[in-house]
Amino acid sequence: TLTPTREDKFSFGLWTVGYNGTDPFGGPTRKPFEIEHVVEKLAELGAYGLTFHDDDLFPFGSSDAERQSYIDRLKKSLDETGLIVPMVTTNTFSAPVFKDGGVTSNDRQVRRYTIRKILRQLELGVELGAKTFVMWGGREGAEYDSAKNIQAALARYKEAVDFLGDYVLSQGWDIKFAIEPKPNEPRGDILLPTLGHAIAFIDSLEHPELVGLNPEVGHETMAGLNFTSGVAQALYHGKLFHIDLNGQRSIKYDQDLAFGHGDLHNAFALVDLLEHGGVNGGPAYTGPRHFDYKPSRTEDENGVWESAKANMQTYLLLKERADAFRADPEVQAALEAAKVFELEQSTLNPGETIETIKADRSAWEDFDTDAYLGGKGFGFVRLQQLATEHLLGAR
Ligand code: 3MF
Ligand code: MG
Ligand code: MG
Ligand code: MG
Repeated sequence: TLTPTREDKFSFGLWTVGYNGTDPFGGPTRKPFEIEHVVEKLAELGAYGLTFHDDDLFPFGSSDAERQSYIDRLKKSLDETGLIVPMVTTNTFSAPVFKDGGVTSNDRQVRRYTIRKILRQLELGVELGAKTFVMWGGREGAEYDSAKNIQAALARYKEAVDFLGDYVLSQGWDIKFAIEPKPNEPRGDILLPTLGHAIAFIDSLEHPELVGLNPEVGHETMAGLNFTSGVAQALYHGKLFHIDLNGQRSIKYDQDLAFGHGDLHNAFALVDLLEHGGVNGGPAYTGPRHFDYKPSRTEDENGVWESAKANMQTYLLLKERADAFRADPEVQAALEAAKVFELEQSTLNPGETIETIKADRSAWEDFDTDAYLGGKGFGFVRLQQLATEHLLGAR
């Protein structure tokens, strides 16, 4: 069960295994791969999907004929291997034209061009059967407060997403949008920096049902937030449309380490959540397990495929560990003792009124708050140690 299969729904961005090692301080350390090679390798390793930005497949500025020849090559490889394209996304951040953003650039002409670029990739995604269209607005932001009217920028963001949503509805396409928050990098501050900001933004849209989230482990971690907790809230709102799995060690530059190579405890809790849903009955996640990582620039080609395997293997290991955790009677008893299940009971009685709660002496007059000094611990540390023992394979 530690060998990935298509049923595990593992997918990789073309830009992940295709990363050539370029960083702000140095050029490539690896030579580029042909698209056929990437598709073959991913299929061979047990992935089911490939995702891509337009510019990952055909270089920015390609003629229509060049673009089509790359698309034809991809389609042929997909046919030969059975790999699918569950998600596509647009690069609205690399080319100089996007230096102040795409859909929120101060330059209106850039904004109109960006919409055209997104439309081309949206149409291609639909043609390839993608069900999710990710929008990561990496350049939508600013370095200086006086340089960007944030409220106008959000209005332009909304204008673009509403326009795209109208198009999808008018065509009857089966594709949804997933916004990917990130707090900073490459911009000093990026719009929609966290899951919470994005959820509030989605509420302001014309077609909120068409738009959800693509949370990334590293991005929430860069904001100092608990990724698993954010994903749980996304699930709670019915907005976990897609996910970017990777590893990040604390608040620093975007590391894009392999999944689990950051906060392993949080990764364990994440897999437990995705696979089992809320502890007792919350929804689980059924979409692609998508890896958005970068094989470190220290690696050669063999290291690239080893790192691709590492992502999937770690996910499957954590799934096995999380299953064992849930099945352990001691864990169940500890959850019970910690009153984890009691949180699922509504606080108010059926038909409760202000009068009935005021009349309930056990809620105030007879309630022994003193008993909480010294007594009535929850045993959360014991529970976490049980999780740790399962994580380490000691149980
Ligand atoms: C950057 C990212 C992006 C997005 C991608 C949308 C280049 O930190 O995470 O990867 O994931 O643009 O899928
Ligand atoms: Mg990222
Ligand atoms: Mg990242
Ligand atoms: Mg990402």
